[in-house]
Amino acid sequence: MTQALDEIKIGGLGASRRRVEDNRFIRGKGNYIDDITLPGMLHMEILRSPVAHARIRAIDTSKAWNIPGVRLVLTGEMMATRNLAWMPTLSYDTQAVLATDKVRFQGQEVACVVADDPYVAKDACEAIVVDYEPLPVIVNPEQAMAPDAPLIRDDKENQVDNVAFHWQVGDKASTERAFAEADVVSRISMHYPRSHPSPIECCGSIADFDRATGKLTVYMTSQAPHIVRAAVAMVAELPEHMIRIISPDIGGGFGNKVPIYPGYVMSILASILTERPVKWIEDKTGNLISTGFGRDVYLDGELALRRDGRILAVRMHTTSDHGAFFGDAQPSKFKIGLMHSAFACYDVPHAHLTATGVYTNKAPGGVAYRCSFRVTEAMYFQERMIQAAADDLGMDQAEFRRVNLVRDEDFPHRTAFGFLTDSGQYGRCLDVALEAIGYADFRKQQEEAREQGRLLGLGISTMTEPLGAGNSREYDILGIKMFDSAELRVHLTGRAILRTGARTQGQGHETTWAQIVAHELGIPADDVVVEEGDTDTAPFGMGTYASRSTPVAGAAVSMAARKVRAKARKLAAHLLEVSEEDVEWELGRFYVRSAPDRGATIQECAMAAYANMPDGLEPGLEASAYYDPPNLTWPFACYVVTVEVDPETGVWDVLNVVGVDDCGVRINPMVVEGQIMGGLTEAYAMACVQFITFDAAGNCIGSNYLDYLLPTAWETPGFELHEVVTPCPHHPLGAKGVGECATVGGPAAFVNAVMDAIKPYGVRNVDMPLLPDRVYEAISQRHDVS
Ligand code: MCN
Ligand code: CUM
Repeated sequence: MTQALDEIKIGGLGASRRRVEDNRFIRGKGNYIDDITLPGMLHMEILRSPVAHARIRAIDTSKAWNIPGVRLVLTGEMMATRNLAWMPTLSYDTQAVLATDKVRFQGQEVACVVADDPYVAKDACEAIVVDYEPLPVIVNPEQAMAPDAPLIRDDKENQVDNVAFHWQVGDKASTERAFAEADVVSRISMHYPRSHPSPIECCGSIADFDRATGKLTVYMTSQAPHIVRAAVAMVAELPEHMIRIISPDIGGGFGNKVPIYPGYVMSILASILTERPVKWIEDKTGNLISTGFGRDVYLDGELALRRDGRILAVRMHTTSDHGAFFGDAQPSKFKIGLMHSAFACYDVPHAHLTATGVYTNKAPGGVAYRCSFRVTEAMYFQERMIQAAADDLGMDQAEFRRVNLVRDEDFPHRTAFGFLTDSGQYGRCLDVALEAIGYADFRKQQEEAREQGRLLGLGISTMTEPLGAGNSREYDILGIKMFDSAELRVHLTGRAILRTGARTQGQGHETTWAQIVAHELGIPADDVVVEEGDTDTAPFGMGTYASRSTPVAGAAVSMAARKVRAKARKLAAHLLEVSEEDVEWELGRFYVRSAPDRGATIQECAMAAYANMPDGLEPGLEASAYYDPPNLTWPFACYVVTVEVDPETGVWDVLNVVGVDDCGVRINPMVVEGQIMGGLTEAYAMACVQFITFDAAGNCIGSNYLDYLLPTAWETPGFELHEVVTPCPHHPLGAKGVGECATVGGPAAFVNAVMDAIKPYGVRNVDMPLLPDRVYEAISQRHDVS
């Protein structure tokens, strides 16, 4: 008999293979934008507005032009003559590339200088004199919607107020009826504060326009190079084959590198004008004050409840602060992203969501920072509402969830907002988590501690989230449908190169995609090199965000490998001199059904594809696949946190954190655990310190790492992780996305734990981050703190 390959040994599905990319990263051998130097390259620096709202009376660039080494100074006026002063955003709004009429947020791009070296360019920026006429500043939705508010977007025809959109989803009438019949209505209002993804590497680009060939090559920090190419093709009216976007190694994205930033556009124009490569590298402050941020959403939430604990209906109204331009990178149809995925894991019959988006004098963005298109806010709101509702009913937190969670036998399940969830073992995940944290024991300890004046708390967060847009019927960006792609080329020695339309920024695709090929073909993962991010070589895809890579591009990898296998079968039949029907497959090898010892390995088939193909069979062994998923994938997670709050200071310490994730079949369990630990760290960061605020004049407080706080390894607690596996019914490998789950579901667990600890004080809500002074104020004054 034959000896089947050991899939784990070849680094296939389920192997905790070490990340191959780390080989170069930990040696400092990554190739990031700033590592790239092109012959004759110039350097660009951006002059940003120091004020949040002002009319530009005049810009004097004469001194800057006179500094030796300066090659070009660009202002909005000069961009306007080329029709490039404004660009479209991914949410069908417009955004200034360089300000012409007004500046609308602190840090907005006002001018740029291109010079022989970056220091000269920086000095020259400082020599530019801008005459600003200050205007009243708006820093929150309340001010934005006040009747006498100054109009921020006076550049837009027909814009009479500061509202960017109104949107709604769900069934208003049936929801109202359910509320009328409720025994109890639970209400809570809160704010999910603005935060910043703060990747280690800031944004940057090198544009290289070659006048001789007419080809534009742009190296840039992009999570979605093909979308950028499409946008550049539309704006610059260049055909795609004359545009090459290369996204080299990315030092963390977290959604920060999805939007198209003015800096990219200016470097392109500067290269066209100077006929030299032009590099722009954003500095930390530039990144912190101007780049795509996350969140900044207010909620008024209501749950209609029956006395026995059943949820009858949910009503949500969100008000989101989008800054000066509505630049959310999200599917076109959904104005407030997938906020309506809230309550998808609960069996809620009726739901209605209304959303208002406003303009303020703050940087644009909204869907950065591991958010799955605002699912982060949706799940935070959901789990805070669930905790408040259980308290209002006097019910145990775990029991209230158990009563309302969708049961295993109810799948497929249509949510009240219209999504179709298809699989999961929600109750089981909850059980595993409660067991791991020692739920019953902790509740006893909590009681005893309270009697001694100590405040212990336990917070639960249970959630399913929609990951993996498309399908193409419902999801598009700028009209381009959301599917993804893979192309696999097996060389004659049996080694292979795989390319996809996704773009890893730290998630480990180079490691995990090779494992999918190993699983499908039995080619050892070490023999498969993975390449992403170059639009001239990669097949067209929509990039990496919203944890869509495994659900969509990963599925395409499977499908491409299966096509290769189908062709290899023909080659095997030829080599074994039998008909194709008589050939069987086992990992890495075809064999003759009636004589299993007679076989041909995948490597032998590969050689035959180039050296010994049968008559009439096309040479070569490669395939590509475009994958349009039938549904989103719906991973589930249960996070449980215990804390102790010091009533004298408001300081809280984390005692334990348990995470149970069900992301279906895990391609690489170690990579998955890494994603979850990173996500829980970010959740902890959001809950305890991380937020961006603005003063009344619109100054960004948080423009450096002394003011914008991130927990280090020292402050971050340990995490105990468990898994449940419910395969995705429609993904070729049964995998679901996971990249954002813990960032999405984690914050509510931390906040619920602190709120549970201080429940005896009658406080209903403290907004994140739960800084000690906020917690202290809440317990000493016995009121909510926002
Ligand atoms: N994986 C797996 N088995 C599964 C699911 C995923 O082995 N069942 C692996 C995948 O093969 C991949 C990783 O886990 O290597 C994440 O996969 P997936 O859930 O498909 O998410 P994406 O690859 O699409 O990553 C995007 C997601 C997003 S949107 C943000 S934001 C984020 C995140 O990933 N940014 C990150 N994680 C990050 N991690 C790092 N280090 N850096 C970032 O910028
Ligand atoms: Cu919304 S951050 Mo990720 O989806 O790139």
